[in-house]
Amino acid sequence: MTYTYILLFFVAYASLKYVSASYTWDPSGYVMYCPCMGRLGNQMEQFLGSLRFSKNLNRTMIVPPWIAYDSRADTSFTPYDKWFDFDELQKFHRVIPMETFMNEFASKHWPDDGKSRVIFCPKMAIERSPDSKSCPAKIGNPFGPFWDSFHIDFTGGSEVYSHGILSISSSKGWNKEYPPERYPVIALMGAPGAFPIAESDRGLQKYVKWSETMINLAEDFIDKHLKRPYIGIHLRNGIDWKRACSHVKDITHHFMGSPQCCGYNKQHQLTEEMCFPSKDSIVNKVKQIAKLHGATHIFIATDEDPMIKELSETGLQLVKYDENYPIADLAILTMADAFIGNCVSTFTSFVVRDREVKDMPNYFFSFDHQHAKIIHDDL
Ligand SMILES: Nc1nc2c(ncn2[C@@H]2O[C@H](COP(=O)(O)OP(=O)(O)OP(=O)(O)O)[C@@H](O)[C@H]2O)c(=O)[nH]1
Ligand SMILES: *[C@@H]1O[C@H](CO)[C@@H](O)[C@H](O)[C@H]1NC(C)=O
Repeated sequence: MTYTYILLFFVAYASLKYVSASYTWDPSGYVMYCPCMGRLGNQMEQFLGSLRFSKNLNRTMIVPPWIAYDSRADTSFTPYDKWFDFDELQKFHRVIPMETFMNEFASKHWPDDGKSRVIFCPKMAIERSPDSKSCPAKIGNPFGPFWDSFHIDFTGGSEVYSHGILSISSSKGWNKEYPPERYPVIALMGAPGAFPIAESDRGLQKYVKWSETMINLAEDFIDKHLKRPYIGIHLRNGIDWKRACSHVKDITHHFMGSPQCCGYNKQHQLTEEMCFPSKDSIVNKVKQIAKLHGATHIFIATDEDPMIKELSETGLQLVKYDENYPIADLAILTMADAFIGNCVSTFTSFVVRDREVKDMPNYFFSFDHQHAKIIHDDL
């Protein structure tokens, strides 16, 4: 009996020690940034590019929380590991949660001493600032609230960077110009990841795994309300989306998540219908894919209209998550036997990437890879 207790005590003590010892100061430096652009889908789209950037610079990535805006326009911050498994990221590159970095290292290695806390600012942003001289890193929401939530002021001033942020070749330039001994932390106003995500970074999605909590939440829901095989669908149809889609005809390059359908070389033409599919085409696609997969249950995720009336005509069981909880929708969509999403939405593209790396089937409304209009037949 006593032995067991002593043993338990030792195990607990050893693992405690291990946890605190797992973060030692990295002399190669750090990359810190605010995921200040867009909502969840956008932030996730840029996350993997930021991870790649940090690895190219051989600096530990300080992983920021996710930023959410609720209907009352309140801003909230969710640590990465509440939704995802932090340790999985370590398999690709050195990472540390922003909360841990600030608690354990900031006061000693990145103090508020009037010179250490430098904000790295793109030239364009400086030009937009009120005095055209200083970096507007904390002006507006989420910029101010984000850095304030970590009590960070850039008292070391700002550094305008001139060279490209995203190419591998530029990474050497960064550390040469900003050696980690003098600039242990490269703190950036926005995410150093491409938008939309670069094709070569899509595979990094495999390091983004759901946390235990999210797996349990999603699996409980699936057990209770769905029956496999089930189809997950994402209906992006709020008024903001309708407005965004009306610009499709003016877009010459990629439009948000559009490469997932149109290809990175724009093999397929983007249409307004792909961005905002008609109700008829949605109902038909759901029927077609449900039949193909022998599904009787449909899981519906949406920002606005679940189309219950229209979809009940399919005779399939329609299931929705009972509250507006985007991350739960995402988790349940990634676990579906088949998924139908929106070509342009980055909320969809998170699900698509997650399933791509697991080789699970993805489909899109108003788009068919086989029958899509090919822009360059000769390619
Ligand atoms: N609960 C829930 N919310 C959704 C769904 N689709 C969109 N939303 C909300 O709308 C936001 C859409 O913004 P993003 O996540 O950045 O993705 P996006 O579809 O590319 O849209 P934009 O940011 O407007 O370009 C999400 O973050 C959610 O807050 C959904 O299926 N379920
Ligand atoms: C990268 O950083 C790690 C951790 O600081 C260090 O051990 C390693 O030598 C660095 N690699 C290169 C190529 O500089």
